[in-house]
Amino acid sequence: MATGNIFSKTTQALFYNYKQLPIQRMLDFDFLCGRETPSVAGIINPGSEGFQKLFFGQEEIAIPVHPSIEAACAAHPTADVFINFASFRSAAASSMSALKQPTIRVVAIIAEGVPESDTKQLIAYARSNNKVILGPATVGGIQAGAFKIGDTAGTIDNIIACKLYRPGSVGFVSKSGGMSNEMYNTIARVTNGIYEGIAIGGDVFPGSTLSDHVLRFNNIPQVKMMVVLGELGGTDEYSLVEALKEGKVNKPVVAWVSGTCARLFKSEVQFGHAGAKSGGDMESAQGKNQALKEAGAVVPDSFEAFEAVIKETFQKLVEEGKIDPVTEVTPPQIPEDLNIAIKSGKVRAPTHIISTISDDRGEEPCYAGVPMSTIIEKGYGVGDVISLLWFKRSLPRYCTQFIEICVMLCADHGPCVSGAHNTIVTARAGKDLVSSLVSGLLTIGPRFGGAIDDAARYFKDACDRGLTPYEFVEGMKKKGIRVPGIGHRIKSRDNRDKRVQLLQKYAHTHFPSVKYMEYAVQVETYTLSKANNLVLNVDGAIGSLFLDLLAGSGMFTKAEIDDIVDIGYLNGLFVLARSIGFIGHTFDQKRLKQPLYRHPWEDVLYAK
Ligand code: Q5B
Repeated sequence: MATGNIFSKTTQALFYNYKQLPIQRMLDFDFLCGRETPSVAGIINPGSEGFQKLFFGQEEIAIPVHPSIEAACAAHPTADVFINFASFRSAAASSMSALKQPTIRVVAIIAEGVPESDTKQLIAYARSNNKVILGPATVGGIQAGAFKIGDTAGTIDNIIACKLYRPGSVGFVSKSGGMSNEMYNTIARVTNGIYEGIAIGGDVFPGSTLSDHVLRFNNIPQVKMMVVLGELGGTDEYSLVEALKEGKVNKPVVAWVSGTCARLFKSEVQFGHAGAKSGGDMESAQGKNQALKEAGAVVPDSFEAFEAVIKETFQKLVEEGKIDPVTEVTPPQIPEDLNIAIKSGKVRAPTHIISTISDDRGEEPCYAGVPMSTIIEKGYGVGDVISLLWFKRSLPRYCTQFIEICVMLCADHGPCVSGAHNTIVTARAGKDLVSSLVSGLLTIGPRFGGAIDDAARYFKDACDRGLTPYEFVEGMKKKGIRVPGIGHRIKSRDNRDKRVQLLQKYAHTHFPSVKYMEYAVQVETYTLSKANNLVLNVDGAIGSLFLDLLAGSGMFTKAEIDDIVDIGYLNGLFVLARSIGFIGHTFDQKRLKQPLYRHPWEDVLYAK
């Protein structure tokens, strides 16, 4: 066990298990104390490597992340404190690995519930190798103005209120971490503050004891008096009693053992800590307080009187001229985290994204305000979900069924169409699903599948303006534009596209009006007089029928319909539907273990 200071203003630690908040609190404390180097040199996150961004004052710094304790120790040979935030299941093994590193001097074990047999082994190893263990079940410790472990002393506001950013003259040691925060306040009120504070942890077998730290404090010149807060259960306080009796401590010790209320209970009581249970008289708070008093410690009659005796003891030292005046400093302001400041209403920040279709923040995700459970319980289909997410409203069932029919009919059109061909070639080149899928999707455009929006735009414009099919088609020809939605590579007057017929049949049965579709059919009649393959194709059928759906459902204003057509929602139906087919083609090629595709020379005209 060390005999003097275990921390200084240049101490650096390795932090085991990435925990953003306690690390940030350490760095904020560093900044408050005016440290030049961050107290966390590296983070050990088993299995991962890289950097974690954290704040050091106003600036962001990148702290290296190491996959193992060995790697971290090798990379940071001067970091000699190991702060172990592992769970109780793995804390013992990782602590032992850390203790075995020659560069590690102090190990703080935060976890509660570490098996006692494991702790005993850690203690034995640490003692025989002159290393210090704080914990298990500890919040850690602090050297005021120099170094702080994890969450010790709580929030920055508390640290500032207790003036822990600069050293005082009191060495403090307690079992409880929670109570140590309380005591930092008490001590700050009635003395010139803490020099060092340690929580040894509430387990039955602490890695280092109250007396270990009192004896250490006794050797530190800046510490002029010690405050000790024990608790009922165990016999740890008796090693301090012995040290006092043997005259090993020559500075005043003010002590209190909490848990005097245990006597009020008829049976044995287990308090918060594993070690805090009322046992026989010797382990009682009363027994220990009595023994400490008899050994020479200043022990009050109650916890309420603790503050007064600390004050008295400190005042006596002042009167005896034993307390050096503390130079007061004004700590720098720690910039507040944006999220905290927003939460407290101190600042406002503009958002970067606006979204109106879905929300995942509540108990369950909502699509356009409709909760997921309603979607499932009411038996909504894919068409209803599309209606919510694309059109932001619940369309009548005949409309959402039409959407589903479009998706089903356009899901695939065989392996020879442009998009499927690309997907197949990509899959056969060994690419993954997403690459194969997007290679097919990128083929969708004005000639292949992506003519629905243009078909809707041109048919709507021509129909609304009352153009005859002749005026419309010839007008397009003059502009050199092919009529979108008309023409097909293999479909013709005598080989009609079944999909178009099915869509038309559905609309005739369910739609209140099919004005635009009828106009498209008149256009088809005219184009078929020019060439046999200039049929109304699937894009044209969907484009014109969707105009009828929008107008006939009574759920869209004229301006909304214009917006939908302008923005171009409708190619989305083909993109969505054909993704199903492209994914199928990818799986098919992979399943068939097809080799790399190479187009045959014979199929290429090599022209000059
Ligand atoms: N001509 C689709 O053309 C195709 C004309 C036209 C006036 C027209 C062509 C076209 C508009 C875009 C469109 C969607 C490129 C099609 C789809 C999904 C699919 C696909 C699949 C699936 C076919 C011969 C003569 C020329 C042209 C004239 C042709 N189209 N005139 N308006 N629309 N349509 N696309 O057969 O005087 O000889 O110079 O661009 O709606 O993609 O199954 O494969 O589910 O996957 O290559 O169904 O119609 O005809 O280019 O040799 O032209 O007809 O001006 O006249 P073709 P071309 P001229 S559905």
